[in-house]
Amino acid sequence: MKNIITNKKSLVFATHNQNKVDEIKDYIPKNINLLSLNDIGHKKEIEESGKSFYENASIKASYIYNKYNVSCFSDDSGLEVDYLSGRPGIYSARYAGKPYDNQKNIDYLLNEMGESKFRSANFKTYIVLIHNSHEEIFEGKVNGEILFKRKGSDGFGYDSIFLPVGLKKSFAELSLSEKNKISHRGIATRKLVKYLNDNFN
Ligand code: ITT
Repeated sequence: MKNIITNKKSLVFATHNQNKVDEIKDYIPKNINLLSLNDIGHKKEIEESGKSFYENASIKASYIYNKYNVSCFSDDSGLEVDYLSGRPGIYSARYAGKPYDNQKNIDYLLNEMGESKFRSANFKTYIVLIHNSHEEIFEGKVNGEILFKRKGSDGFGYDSIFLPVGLKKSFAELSLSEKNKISHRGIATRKLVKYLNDNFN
């Protein structure tokens, strides 16, 4: 692990997805030095061999905790579409195959949906934190529906085709803070932050 000099306690977010880091970094308590995998010099992808969001998040967090002996959390998240029996689910990042190609994933999913009017879906996040050999789990979920075509240009992943319940804007038409107020990751992150404020000192 790269030597990062600071008086603050370090906490690693075990992800290579910079969008995820950007979404939550402003919410992490200021007494914590939040580091990404890039910051600690860990380049290798951690294989997500679990059968659920929880298992994958736990695999990623445990791997980094054991390798670097540092407090750490990881997020596994994805989109579950009812018409597709919950797919892409844990395969959201590689739905149209590897390497990860966001636009191909969206095209693949829209093609599978066709003209179906049954378009309900949800995003889920599981965050697993490992701290002092102890595992904590934080969940978040947001319901919505899959649009017939892309709308908006912000965000990442499937944001441009996801219309959250109660709003007329897709996730890709919301600012980061608007998305965080209602999103799966925002909900899970607020639970994580509360835990860190109470226990991480
Ligand atoms: P790490 O495993 O390194 O954290 P990843 O991008 O591979 O990064 P996941 O395995 O959790 O992350 O896959 C989640 C995929 O689900 C992600 O690549 C997006 O395609 C999609 N996704 C998750 N959260 C999303 C969000 O808030 N908006 C849009 N798409 C999202």
